[in-house]
Amino acid sequence: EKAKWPKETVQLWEQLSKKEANDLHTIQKSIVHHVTTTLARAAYNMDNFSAYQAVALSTRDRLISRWNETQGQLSKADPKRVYYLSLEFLLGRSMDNALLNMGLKGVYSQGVEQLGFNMEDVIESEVDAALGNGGLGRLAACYMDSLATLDYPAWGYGLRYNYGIFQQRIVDGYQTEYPDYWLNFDNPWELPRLDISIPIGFGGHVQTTQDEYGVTRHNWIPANSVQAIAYDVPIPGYGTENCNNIRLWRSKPTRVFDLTSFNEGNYEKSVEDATQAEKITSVLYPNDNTMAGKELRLKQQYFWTAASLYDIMRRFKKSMREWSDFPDQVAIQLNDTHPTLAIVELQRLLVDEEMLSWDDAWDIVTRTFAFTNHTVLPEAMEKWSVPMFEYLLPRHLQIIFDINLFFLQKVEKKFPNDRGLLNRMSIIEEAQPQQIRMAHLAVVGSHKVNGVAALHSDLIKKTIFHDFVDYYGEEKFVNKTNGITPRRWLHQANPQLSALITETLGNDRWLKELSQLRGLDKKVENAEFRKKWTAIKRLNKVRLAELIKTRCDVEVSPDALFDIQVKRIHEYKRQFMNILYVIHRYRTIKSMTAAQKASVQPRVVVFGGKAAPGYYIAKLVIKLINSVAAVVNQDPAVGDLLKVVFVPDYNVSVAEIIVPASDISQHISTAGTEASGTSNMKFVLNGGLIIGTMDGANIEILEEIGEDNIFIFGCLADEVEDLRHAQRYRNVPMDPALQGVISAIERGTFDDPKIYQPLISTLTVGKDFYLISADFASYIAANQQVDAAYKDQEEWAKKSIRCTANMGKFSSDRAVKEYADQIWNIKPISVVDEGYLQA
Ligand code: OX2
Repeated sequence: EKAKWPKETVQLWEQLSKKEANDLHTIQKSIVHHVTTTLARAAYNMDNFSAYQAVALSTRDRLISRWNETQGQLSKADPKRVYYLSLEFLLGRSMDNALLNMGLKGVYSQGVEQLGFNMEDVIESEVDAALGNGGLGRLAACYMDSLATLDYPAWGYGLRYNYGIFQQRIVDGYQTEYPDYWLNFDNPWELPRLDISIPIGFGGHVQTTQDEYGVTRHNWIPANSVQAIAYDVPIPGYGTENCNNIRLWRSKPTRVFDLTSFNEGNYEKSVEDATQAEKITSVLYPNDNTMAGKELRLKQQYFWTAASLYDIMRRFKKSMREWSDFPDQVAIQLNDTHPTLAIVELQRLLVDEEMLSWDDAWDIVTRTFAFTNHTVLPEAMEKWSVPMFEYLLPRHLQIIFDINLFFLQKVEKKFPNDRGLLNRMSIIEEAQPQQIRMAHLAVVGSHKVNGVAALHSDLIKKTIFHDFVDYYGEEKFVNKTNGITPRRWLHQANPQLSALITETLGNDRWLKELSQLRGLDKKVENAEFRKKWTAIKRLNKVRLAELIKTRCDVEVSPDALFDIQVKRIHEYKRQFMNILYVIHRYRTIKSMTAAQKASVQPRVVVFGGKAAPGYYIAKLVIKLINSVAAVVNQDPAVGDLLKVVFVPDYNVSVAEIIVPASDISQHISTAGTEASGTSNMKFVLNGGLIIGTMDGANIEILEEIGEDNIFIFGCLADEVEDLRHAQRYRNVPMDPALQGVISAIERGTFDDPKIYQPLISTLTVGKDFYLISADFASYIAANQQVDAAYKDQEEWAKKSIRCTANMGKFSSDRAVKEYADQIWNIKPISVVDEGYLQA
């Protein structure tokens, strides 16, 4: 169209669409402009929230310019892109992060303060985008930050849930759930693309015909359809003009009214159908590491993968390339098995609609996809019942059976006469009813499979994917140790420490090259530096103490040792073991003389995290923590020596306050159960020490920071099976200290003991699956080492500095670069302001 315009028109457009300047005056004007026009408010009726809205809108204008520039330039260059398919993006707040990444925080803060508002209050008015459960969703958010920062052409695809992860309140010690209606006041961080609307079918039947060459053709005729509407979330990189995109889909009815029902006077029914369509993206399933198995969840998965693939293919088709070039233009990363249906959908589209042969299509599919596994827990393995699946996706079921048939034929050829092997490897589990094993489908349809930490990647090769390693060979199975973005988790969450680091290293290059932190090692022996370091930690503890006062109404001393465990509540993460130890500690203090008490290290034990609403045992753990807190915090015999708090509604923005304030944090899963863990990285990066088991990424953190700077205890992954066996068949008695703790609970020290019976029975000899008793003695010992080490504050400060200095490996920049080089085969392209490209 532009070509048809006269020169003057083109020039006028170019002149008028020049980016706005970023000087103080222009920025203040844009804020006030949004106050008076977009918000239709006046200065005298402004509060912090409306100030936030105006600043957000002004920030968004700048984000959108970058987004436009990036997407426009990338469309022209048309490089190979990676698409990161994740059902969860746990972004948290956006404003502070966007301003920091675009380098505008300083000028905005100044502008806002001059306009009579406190920047921190304004920032805190933003609600979290909580479209995720925990580590898996937050990992996706960190990876999006790194992809943009490193100028990789990447898009995320996910769902725009109306309700994110529920809000948690504690009532009478119990978790209660409230809906997280986060869109109540509009979301300035998304761009609705109401013009991008894609029909997604469900149900119906498959028509089989012969074409003119006698080839059988399959045509899926869905019974009903819904529309997928695109919402784009700009993701600015740090220190670059590049701004990537996360496209989130929202479901809408295809037609607002079903005309037949409407004309028959059945108004309610027609509206009912519309509601059904909207329900698909209504709510995030609140399960972490467990499979819910609900039909609506399967609908979500298909709706999202079909819309995303349609979009990806449409973009590819614009380039007029051959289908065989598809894997050279497109890499798709499957974040866990949730998007595995994309494999089937691409095969269907290529075969049924684009008329490729099965083999040509399958070759394209397997060169396109790669799969990240995040867990070995059996309860988290996704399986879908064949009858339910057939009802919703009849053609996809046929394709899965065909994929399985051809796959098993090849296995049979390589390893003849092994029925057991075929049964184990089959995508279909022969149960009543049959089940589709999504992890097997994901492995078969991908060219690379990765775990998320060295131990975990090793474990999956030995356990769930053992047979597949024998069949495909080792090269298909790789490790990509997780990482976190230092922009949010240090620079944003701990601004004072960030400033000290920059001052000390002489520049801020460490923010893009985290291994530069090594330079801090030289400062360990400098007492003056240690003083500054410790002072910042203390300020962060004061900030957390204030949060604890407001949220829990408990006063804690920032001079005590802050001991923190925040993460989803799960048996394998063993918050239960932590609170049992707290009881042990409480009992020990109670039995002491005044003189003995004088040498006890005061501790504040902080818990936080949500339990899946249907996870009974996990919810009892929360109740026990709160009951223990109620008793301990009131006990004058204990005073400040021990405080226990459960911070309600733990989320990303709360984590940003908690993480910088920890002295020690707990990463104490039974060895072999936590695939990686990523909060361990956040704490250590902020100079917090950790107490942990030889599990997940703890092992690699130990390797980087050295054994003197971490408190390791408990059994090893390869001892777990023997320990369980011994417990079950050789009646190993319960640990005596643990026995004492349980007796105290059973005597009613912490509320009615009947409440805790189901919890305590998980510790019955022979049934203690997570090996709390086996690890208890070494856990107590490790805690004693922590106390002893903390006594020497100078030595502790040295450890703390060494921790931060040696965390370079755990930047998500490193992780993303490994994926790009070894799995996706994509290259960075940096967008330049003037509108040309630099490779
Ligand atoms: C989590 C894992 O439990 C955690 O160990 C890991 O750090 C994180 O994913 C990111 O890789 N759901 N959440 C996870 O796995 C599943 C399944």
